[in-house]
Amino acid sequence: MDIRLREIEERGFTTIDSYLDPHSIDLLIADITALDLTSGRAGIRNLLELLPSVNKLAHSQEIRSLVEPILGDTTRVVRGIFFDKQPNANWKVPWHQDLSIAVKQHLDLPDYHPRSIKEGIPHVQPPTAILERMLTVRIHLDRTDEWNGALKVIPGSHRHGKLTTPQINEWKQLNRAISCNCQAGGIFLMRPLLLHSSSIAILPSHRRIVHLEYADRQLDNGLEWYY
Ligand SMILES: O=C(O)CCC(=O)C(=O)O
Repeated sequence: MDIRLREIEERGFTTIDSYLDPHSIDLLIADITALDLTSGRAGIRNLLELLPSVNKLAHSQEIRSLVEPILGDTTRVVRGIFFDKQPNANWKVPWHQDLSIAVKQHLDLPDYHPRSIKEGIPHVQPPTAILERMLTVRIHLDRTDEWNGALKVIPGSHRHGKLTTPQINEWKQLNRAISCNCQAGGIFLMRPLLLHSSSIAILPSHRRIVHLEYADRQLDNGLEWYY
């Protein structure tokens, strides 16, 4: 089995250094900066709609060639978020799994629960089987490490479905977290069920990430992905 596939299966993540060249990174940064939405904000949720350049990249063969070996060629991008950790938005997130997906509309389906609205976009928690077949592609526009609040993950935690709070606490106590240090232009692939967190930056500067989520299937009973 390909080493990348094995890492995703066993550890829940893999890192690919230097994937995007400096020119492509500069163009993405210029586009995102031109939106002028991020000052003081942790990020932007509907990135695929707001930015044609990110939309194009998300659909590109360059990115699909990373996702298709894992999810198959029916895979499609279903959400794009931009995260920035910066001096005036130096945030942290506790240990969690990504359990919510963005959908076009809320439907009263017992398997897609609870429901919420994030920045005006309907979200639901789908069944575990959907989350297990998703993949997140995190494109680093800046170098990330412990100093600027890189993502931390607990390897293997994605293999146990949705975890309860006591289970998350046990994973934290019994396992070593890894800091996902990455070069600018590097890509981090992760399963959404992988336990992750991030601390505030010790030396805050920009820590910009384009976060793209891919899924390999339709939702049930007429429920539709937001994007
Ligand atoms: O980028 C980060 O540091 C955290 C992102 C996060 O919490 C998430 O993707 O759910």
